[in-house]
Amino acid sequence: MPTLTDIAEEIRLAARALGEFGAGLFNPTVRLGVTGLSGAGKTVFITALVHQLLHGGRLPVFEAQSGGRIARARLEPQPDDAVPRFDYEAHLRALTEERRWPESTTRISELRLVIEYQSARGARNRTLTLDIVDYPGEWLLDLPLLTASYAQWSADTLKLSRVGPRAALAAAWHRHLAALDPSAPEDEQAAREATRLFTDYLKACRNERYAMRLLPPGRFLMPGDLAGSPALTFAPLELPDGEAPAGSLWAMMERRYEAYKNVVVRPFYREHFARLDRQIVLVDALAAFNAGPEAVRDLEGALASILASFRTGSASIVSALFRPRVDRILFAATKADHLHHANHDRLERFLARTTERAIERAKFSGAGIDVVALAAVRATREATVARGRDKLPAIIGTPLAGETVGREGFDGATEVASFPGDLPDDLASLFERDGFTGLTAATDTDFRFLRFRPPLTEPGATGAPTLPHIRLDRALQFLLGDRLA
Ligand SMILES: Nc1nc2c(ncn2[C@@H]2O[C@H](COP(=O)(O)OP(=O)(O)OP(=O)(O)O)[C@@H](O)[C@H]2O)c(=O)[nH]1
Ligand SMILES: [Mg+2]
Repeated sequence: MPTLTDIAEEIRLAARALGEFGAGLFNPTVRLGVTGLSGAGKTVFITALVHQLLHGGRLPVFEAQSGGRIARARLEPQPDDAVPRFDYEAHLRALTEERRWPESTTRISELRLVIEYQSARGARNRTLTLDIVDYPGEWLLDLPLLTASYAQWSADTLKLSRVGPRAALAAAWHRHLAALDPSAPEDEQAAREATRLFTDYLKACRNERYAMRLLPPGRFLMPGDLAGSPALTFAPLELPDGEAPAGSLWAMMERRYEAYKNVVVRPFYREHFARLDRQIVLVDALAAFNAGPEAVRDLEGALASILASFRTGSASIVSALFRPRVDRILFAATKADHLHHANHDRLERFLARTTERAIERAKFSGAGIDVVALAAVRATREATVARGRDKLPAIIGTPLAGETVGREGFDGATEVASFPGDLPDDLASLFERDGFTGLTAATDTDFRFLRFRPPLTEPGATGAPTLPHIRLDRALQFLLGDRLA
């Protein structure tokens, strides 16, 4: 039964949708969502994209720019008063002046860019307003909760925690769980302890060793202002069939789970997600490879779950009015500059395959989907280095200060040639338990885990620093090409 508040909220959202539609007629706007799990490369991607558009960077595949049809791009104040502005200037300064990667960001942020261009046919001058929204991918994994009851979510989460390497990570939490009686009277301390152990388990899954990412509730890992509130103090329970007895621990957890959906998930969905037109999902596939097949399969699960939230046909998630209107989704494997270019196509094929499997799993249809392997900021160059009689393909970059290989430590100022090794030809082996144990190393002293500093930049035609990239132009062409035709 919708309450009066629900109805008022529906009217507000309908009015907003209508207003945005009207404004869009005179002033075409694209809202581009940029997401990806923590560390996937969102901040670097947005900074590089904006910089390339503002300063006419070299983007051969992006037709509007390479064809000289973009007259000018400029930043404007962004329209959502309650959303922090994406701090483009600070991130760019970090990258180009200090040659360090920007700080990790844990909140949503937004930036508006206005592009003046000429249409591909006539000489008519037009403008396209591009609103870029950066939000944590962890939050997106929460959307499936909207259609799951507490009992369902409990059962699914417990089931997942009992298989593979997750089982060991969940041991302490499982022990606590075994001692809990869901039908016992509600108990704040028991709820807090269960939440603490459950959150520890989620964090352990996320750590680099497993790099596992299929982990709702997202705010347990990125709580923001809500840390410690009841809406974030619940955990799955081992439940019998039937209803929660009044006043029980079970009822308490169920109530809080529903509160989480109401105060966290739904507002995000309505205020941000449902208003997006285009979406790029950044994926750190290399981190998953390094962690092994469990992580690779987890990645596939995460992509399926993300796709499910974009399923346009599903009226079950929210009422039709708030269906996402996203019509193009790009999955991008980031940091491709860690691999020699001979491997970029393989990386792309891997992502295409994972995405296909995810599409099947999520029974997805609706939006156009593409994949790309890219580096928003290319930190390495390529070279061929002689090793004895062999000539090996190498990448050259400046490792971050403190990075080490064996006993050798780096000072953050010295360039090295490294031999990143190859992705396997047989992509299926990446998913199999014993099929894949890391990139096939080219030498014993392979430096494939090194992280590099951003590149040394030179001023371009406008005097602004030029940022090298890999296939950023392909991403832009897919995301914006038709809107600038
Ligand atoms: N070599 C290389 N490294 C990159 C690139 N993009 C991102 N990285 C690395 O990945 C790290 C994370 O990138 P961010 O852009 O901060 O990732 P994010 O998704 O915004 O992460 P959070 O803000 O923590 O959610 C950076 O600190 C870099 O070390 C790239 O194009 N090339
Ligand atoms: Mg960020």
